[in-house]
Amino acid sequence: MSATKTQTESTQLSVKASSIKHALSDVVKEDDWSDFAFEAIREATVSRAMTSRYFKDLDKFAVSDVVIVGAGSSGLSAAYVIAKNRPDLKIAIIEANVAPGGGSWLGGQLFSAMIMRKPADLFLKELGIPFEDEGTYVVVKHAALFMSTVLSEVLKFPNVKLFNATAVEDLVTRPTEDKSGNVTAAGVVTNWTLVTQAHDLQSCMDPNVIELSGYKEDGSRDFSQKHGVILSSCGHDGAFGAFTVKRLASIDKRNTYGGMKGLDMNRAEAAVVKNAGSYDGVANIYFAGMEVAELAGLNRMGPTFGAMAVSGIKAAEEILKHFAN
Ligand code: AHZ
Repeated sequence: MSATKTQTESTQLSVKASSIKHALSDVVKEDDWSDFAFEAIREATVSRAMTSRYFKDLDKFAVSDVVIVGAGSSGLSAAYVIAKNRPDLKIAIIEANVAPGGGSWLGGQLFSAMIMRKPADLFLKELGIPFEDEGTYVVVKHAALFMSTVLSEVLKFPNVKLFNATAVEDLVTRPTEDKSGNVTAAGVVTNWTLVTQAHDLQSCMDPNVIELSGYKEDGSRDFSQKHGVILSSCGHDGAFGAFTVKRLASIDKRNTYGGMKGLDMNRAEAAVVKNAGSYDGVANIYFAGMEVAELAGLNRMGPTFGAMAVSGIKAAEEILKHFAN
């Protein structure tokens, strides 16, 4: 070996080509790819394999126990806790973007690392996500590692269905039993996101709905069942953000839309967690993540993510209590 070779080069050279192993090692004999072929398939088979499953899911989740609006860090953290504890509940996650994950693919601006203040590290430990311990806070090398891990764990649960590229553009509501003039949330109104964004051009294209569980075939309340719930985790105001909070402005007579305040990490994170969970004004709606700051008029915390995971966990705990016997 030349004296000028670097450490990396010498390590590279020490790996023998014959020892290369990969998933197809046993299929591609002696590294000869010249006859490589895939199993034959009809184009129509591919279409049917996708569409039949999607329509089966639309049918299955047309009535859902839990509808999570927004697949960011708070919504997915909640989904993980609910799905893990209650494999019998049908959990539909509606995400307006094609790519789920919201604002958690970067730690802040264009920086990869994600900061979480303790004790949020306990959630990372549960998910098996490695981090550097800096004493009072921990650092995940890539925010994308956090997001992709939570996402993949959630999507593995058989009782979870993610409907992405789908926006919640309204709520299904029904008058409350007490004749007070208040309403209760009974479902979500959905549309393909591109249609929701282009209603000025496509105003005649009607939406679809997902109804919450707890009703009979004639639409009356079935008191033998728990009422389904919506967890709104739409993030702070933006193209789609804070959807449910904005809707409450017209359906909750108390109109408690506080509006997010300036950045204050120390105040914001604990306050978001404390205010996450059920909402007094309209039954069956829960909140997590930055939408809580919009609802309750709290500070934003910026690039520290503990409150996103923990507010999701807290909201999930309340939802699980609601469904407990
Ligand atoms: O696309 C949105 C995002 O993925 C989705 N969403 C919003 N409105 C929706 C609607 N229908 C369906 N009407 C909708 N989906 O909700 C997701 C929200 O993710 P997020 O990461 O923005 O919210 P989060 O509260 O989970 O995490 C926020 C993280 C923070 S903190 C912060 C600050 O303090 O400045 N900024 C961010 C991004």
